[in-house]
Amino acid sequence: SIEAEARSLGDITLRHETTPLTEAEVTKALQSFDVILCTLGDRFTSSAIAAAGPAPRCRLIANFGVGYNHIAADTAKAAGIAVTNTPGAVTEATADIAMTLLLMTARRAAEGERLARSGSWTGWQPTQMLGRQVSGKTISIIGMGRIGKAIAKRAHYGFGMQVRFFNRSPVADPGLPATQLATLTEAMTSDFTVIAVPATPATHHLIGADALAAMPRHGILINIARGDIIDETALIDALTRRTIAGAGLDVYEFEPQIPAALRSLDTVVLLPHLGTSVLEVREEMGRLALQNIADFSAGRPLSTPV
Ligand code: 8YV
Repeated sequence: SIEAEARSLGDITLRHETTPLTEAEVTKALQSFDVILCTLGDRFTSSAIAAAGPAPRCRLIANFGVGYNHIAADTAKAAGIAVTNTPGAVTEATADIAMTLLLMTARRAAEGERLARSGSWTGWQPTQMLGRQVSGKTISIIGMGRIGKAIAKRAHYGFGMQVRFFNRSPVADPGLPATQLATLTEAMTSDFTVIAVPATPATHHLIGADALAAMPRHGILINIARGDIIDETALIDALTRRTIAGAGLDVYEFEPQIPAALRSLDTVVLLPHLGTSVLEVREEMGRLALQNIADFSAGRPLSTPV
């Protein structure tokens, strides 16, 4: 276990919290512990860090996960606290969940599963539950980082899809045939669009009414990144008015709350943030987080600082 591994680092006082910390608890923890290993539920806001004083005891926040939008990293660094994450460990599993959502949404797999399970299926019919072809279609990846590239690989090599992508900086070698598009609006015109950018102030509501309006009526939107990159109200509106065909979501704007309007739509596939929910992946994430803690306690450069 992570606890046993952590104890092997030396004579340490270890406290294990099983529920997300409140703002006051975050401040207290920053004042009381040299190192904090956290998950996305623990919100290290600027105000929680500032409340810990100019030189809090904490020197390292080791995040268990690649996305660290719940940590005000700049404020932490200014207070002398390093922040690390777990890139690499999450890449393949998160790309897999993107393809799972893409296939489930296009092929109406969740809807079909509900019908099969209901006991009211009346038998095969030539026009029953027609979905959309995936093979050979266009896919846009918004954010061609590690996870974006892993999704592109699956789409291109596995499904013969034409890969297009939007990235804020030029990507010299996407690793496969893929076209970088100059604008987000152009990127929204593919058959499938997958969000794979990190959540930052610049990507908050990146996908709003305007971007959604650029999608074709048969377009399907997938989000495996962070919920607030999409304006959820605008998405519900587009889905309800059927200006887009569907959405596959692993993350939500106000997680774990999922609006009833989304839950009631059959054109939507909803997963409860399963991107990295694989035993081997969670073990590797833990190993990497502990590696950074070991680096810190040995005074070595940190393995994966943000
Ligand atoms: C993690 C994730 O499990 O790595 C990420 O960014 O979103 C996850 O799937 C989560 O961050 C736990 O902290």
